[in-house]
Amino acid sequence: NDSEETTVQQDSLNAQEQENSQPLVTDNYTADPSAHVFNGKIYIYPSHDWDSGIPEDDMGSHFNMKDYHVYSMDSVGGEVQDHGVVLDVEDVEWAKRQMWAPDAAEKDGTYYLYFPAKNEDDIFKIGVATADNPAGPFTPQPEPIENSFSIDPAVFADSDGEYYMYFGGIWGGQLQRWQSGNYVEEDKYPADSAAALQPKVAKMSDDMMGFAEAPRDIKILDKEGNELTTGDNERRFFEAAWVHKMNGKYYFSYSTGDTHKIVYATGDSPYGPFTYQGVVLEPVLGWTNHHSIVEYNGKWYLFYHDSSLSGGKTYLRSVKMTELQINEDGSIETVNAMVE
Ligand code: FUB
Repeated sequence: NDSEETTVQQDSLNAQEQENSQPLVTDNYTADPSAHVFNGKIYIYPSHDWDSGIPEDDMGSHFNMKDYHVYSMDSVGGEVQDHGVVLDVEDVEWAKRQMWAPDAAEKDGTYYLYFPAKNEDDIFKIGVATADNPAGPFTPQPEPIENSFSIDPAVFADSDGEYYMYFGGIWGGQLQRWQSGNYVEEDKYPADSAAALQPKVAKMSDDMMGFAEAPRDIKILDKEGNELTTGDNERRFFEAAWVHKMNGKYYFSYSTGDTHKIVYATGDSPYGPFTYQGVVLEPVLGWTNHHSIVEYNGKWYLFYHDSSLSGGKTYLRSVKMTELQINEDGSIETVNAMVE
């Protein structure tokens, strides 16, 4: 009968929700999960949080990460394997501190790890390291990618064989310091009514070690075709860019930072413009929100983090995953993953 069916459905939903709220890794703090399917397995490239004792500030100095681990899973719900430290800041000639959100890509059997870090002048740049398998270890290049700046690289492999890097983040991510094209150590933003600072995109060179072009601005528009403004904190770009393609459409998703949401916008080209559509993930426990969206065996998954494992410490986060519901019209059903 109907009520029994509803109870059974409700039970399985609760079980699913409970599973979703479990950290994938419990013996390390992990954040900013960039997930990819390589050779039929799910690989996760997260930041590796730890307590370095640096006090919290608006520039994110307390996110003082110094290495990366890679994790993999044979199936959704399967055991999560830790492949150990795959890159250490000590081994990167140009990088001094704060190894923030990384991403990875594969081309012709080589795996590329892209990562932001501050150089000796405390300026964020983006580096690249290579490996012959997705679990590393990765060998870094001695210099950061030419013309790279700011944080949160996300490399998208398009279906035509081209690769694009999306990047940028305001506040601690320093995007606001590059408005003139050169680095200026001043944190000024456009007026609230002016167009918000734009994330960047650049096509990757054939060897994946650099940009094939100067980084371009990405326009994010409202449904009337107007650019989102600086004062539109509920929707404007802050950090954590990610791109996936679904049914021929490009989905550009990102964090709104000080309003703590993951939102998305869609477009017809990897360069945008992208039109704002809605919220993917409501705020989670902890200040930051950062995600990736990946298709695995015909289903779409959201990888994200929160601070539940550390009892709410913003700089000690844990990676989680949940299935995404995609509606008939291609819109994404909003996820609420807040745990008390
Ligand atoms: O993990 C350090 C920084 O916090 C990331 O680069 C941002 O996206 C935010 O999650």
